[in-house]
Amino acid sequence: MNELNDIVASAAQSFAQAATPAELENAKAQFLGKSGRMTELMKGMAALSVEDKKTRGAAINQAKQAIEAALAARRQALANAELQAQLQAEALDVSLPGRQRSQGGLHPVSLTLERIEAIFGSMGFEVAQGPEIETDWFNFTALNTPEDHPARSMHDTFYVEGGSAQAPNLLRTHTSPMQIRHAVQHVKKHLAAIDDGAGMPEIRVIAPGRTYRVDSDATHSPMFHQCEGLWIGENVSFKDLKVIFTAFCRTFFESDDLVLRFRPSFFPFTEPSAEIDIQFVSGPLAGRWLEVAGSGQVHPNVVRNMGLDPERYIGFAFGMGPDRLTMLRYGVNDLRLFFDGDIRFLSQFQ
Ligand code: 2U9
Repeated sequence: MNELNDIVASAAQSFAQAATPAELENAKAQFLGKSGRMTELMKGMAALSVEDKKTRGAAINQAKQAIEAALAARRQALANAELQAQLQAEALDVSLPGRQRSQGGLHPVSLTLERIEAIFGSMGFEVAQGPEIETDWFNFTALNTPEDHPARSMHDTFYVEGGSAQAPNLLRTHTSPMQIRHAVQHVKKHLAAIDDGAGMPEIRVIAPGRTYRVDSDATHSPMFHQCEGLWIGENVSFKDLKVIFTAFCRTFFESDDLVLRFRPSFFPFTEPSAEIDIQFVSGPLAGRWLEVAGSGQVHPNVVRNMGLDPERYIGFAFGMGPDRLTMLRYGVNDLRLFFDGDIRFLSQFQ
């Protein structure tokens, strides 16, 4: 009997030492397999008497049952351990924060455009928007640009398909064509009042947007932004331009003591014309004259192309580069940074 107890204890120990199901099956074979220890004991019973067979058989059966119970318990334990390991390996930590979508923001030039629109909006200017592909008429001819003007050359202007040799299509080189379009619509709308002498409400409009020129270096991009303004009425003078533009610059740069200088210049669409320079009295840019815009009294030919009598209607126009205004406002020294799309640069303006 001691022998059977030893075998049961030895089986239990072997099973306990088996670390994997495969090792456990090997250990099982040593005790319950074809030439396992229990099977050998059964074979040895053949020589016993009937009486001994009974008692020995019962004892061997009991031992076998004990081994099978130990085996089943160990199988279950290993299966549980395997399940635990698998659960742990595949665990989903629901407490981890999800992948967040970072919040976008406006491009610095868009911030400037919004700012310009808000300031001129507060002074009664509408905002006009229109096509970036323009006709030669609206981009050049209506703006009093001579047929042989260098700006019309293929070196300066992107011509696009469509149109004809006499009336080619192009990417607008400034936003002035939009103002002509706006003015023509305005005149049509108020034609009856203009014709019967009552007169039309003033045209007061800005045209911000993308413009294109064949130009590319540290201070020029083939695509750049412009914002031009136009004020036409029966009694609008250069004095009004000075007042409006001074108020704009002081508000835009948040500097009440900023001063302006109007320097004589030439543009085909204005006469007389002036470059507008500004000077800060304090801050990092103080003391230097900085060119920020072009301007002038709208040329009589351009007023005529709006459908108005230049003897009666008069006004001023100005044009500025929002890209350059953004550089001045934020102290950026390379225009290309605005158009490279580098999020490390762009996110600084949020
Ligand atoms: C109409 C008539 C006249 C708009 C004007 C300028 C002067 C000018 C430049 C400034 C910086 C272009 O982007 S820039 O290089 N613009 O100097 N623009 S007067 O004149 C107009 C506009 C519309 C109907």
